[in-house]
Amino acid sequence: MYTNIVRCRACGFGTPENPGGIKSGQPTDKLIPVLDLGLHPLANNFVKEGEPRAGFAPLQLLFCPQCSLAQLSVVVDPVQIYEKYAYVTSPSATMREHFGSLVRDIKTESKNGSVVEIGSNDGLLLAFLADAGYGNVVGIDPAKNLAEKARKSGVVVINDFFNEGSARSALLASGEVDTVIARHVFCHVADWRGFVKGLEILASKDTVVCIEIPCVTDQLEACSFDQVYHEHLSYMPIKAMKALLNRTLFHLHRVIHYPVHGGAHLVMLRRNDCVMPPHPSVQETLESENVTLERWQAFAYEAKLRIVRLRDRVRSLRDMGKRVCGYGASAKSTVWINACGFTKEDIYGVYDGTMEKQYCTIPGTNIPVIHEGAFYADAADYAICFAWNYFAECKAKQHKWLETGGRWIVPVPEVRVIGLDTAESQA
Ligand code: DWN
Repeated sequence: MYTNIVRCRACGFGTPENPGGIKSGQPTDKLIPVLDLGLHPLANNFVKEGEPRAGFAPLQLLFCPQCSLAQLSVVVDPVQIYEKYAYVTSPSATMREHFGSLVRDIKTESKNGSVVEIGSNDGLLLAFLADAGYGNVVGIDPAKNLAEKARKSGVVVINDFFNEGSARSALLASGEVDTVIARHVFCHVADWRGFVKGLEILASKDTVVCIEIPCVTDQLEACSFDQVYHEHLSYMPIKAMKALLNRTLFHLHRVIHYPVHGGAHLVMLRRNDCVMPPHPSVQETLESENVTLERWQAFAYEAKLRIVRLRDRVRSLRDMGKRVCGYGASAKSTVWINACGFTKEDIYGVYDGTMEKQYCTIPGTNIPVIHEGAFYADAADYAICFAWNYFAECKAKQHKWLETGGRWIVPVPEVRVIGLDTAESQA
């Protein structure tokens, strides 16, 4: 199901060819363990009763003292995770707003030519790009169910992982590529060299490659340990991206920060033979980034405290006879629920609007995913917002419930309780 990792996938630290301990003067030549959450199920392995489950794998993070990349200690077989994928790019207002800003910013760097999107999910961004006037729009995605869904909306999708073969097919389908976009997919990939080779096939001298990755300093700041799961193989500072690009045809061109998903960076790359000078944001980001071993160790310590805090809070509510549910069956909900050891006795269900997740159970548990439409009528006393990155939107949507005395528990960036009649209180 998984393979173990011993070397840094960005700079090569830890390999016999690059024994960083000797070359960099670090006191170790091994990646350093910083967080261990034990065995966890695959975060999006939503299945119905009686269907086979994927099993469990370790969730441990290793830190590279040479380039500051943190990565999981294992790589789970990607076919097992992505062939059928339950996460559908949210059609939420927050996401639409983000896509609007993203397309506006990308347009400042590109012509309205062909676009290839790597990891095109259900095709929502492709549709945005087509509306924004881009020529040929082509998606690449390994999930059969999502590629089919996207094709129904009229866009071209190559149903495959991104590799040299699918890059060639995308080039054939799109003609010369003006823009490549890869949203929240790069840090999901184990073989970065292979990924970059695919980019080399797609990109010409003037192509802009736009890679959206989680902002690791925001993750450290908020202690969003629930974003550590088997899909997220890497936690990447821009410094590590620079180290990776050192031996390639590409360099960092521009970095833009967005609040989406708790904080993200859009990293724009250009080929080394492109005449445009890099944007000052590259140097500014490199200089302001503060990703250290000590920060990761503090993150791990705080994560354990938060798990205990939420578990105690929910168990004491249960003992008082309160009905507690979850809201948003995000991948993050799987991490929280399994880390806390919750069962149906603690959280009677998790509400979600995604068809692919409804009537399944939260991976690793017997907790059902319930249709979001039933939330108000079911009248829980407390709802844990596991889609905390969309909290403002969830709160506005369920305002009536709040008015009848319902209370939110928001677990990130602090475990806090929010009701209409209460001042915000920390658990
Ligand atoms: O990288 C990844 C990120 C970007 O997206 C993935 N590997 C998987 C996914 O992570 P996630 O599942 O934590 O993403 P979300 O978008 O935070 O998930 C939110 C969940 O909440 C979705 O299942 C949709 C649901 N939701 C809902 O039911 N009603 C969300 C909103 C806003 C709502 O109103």
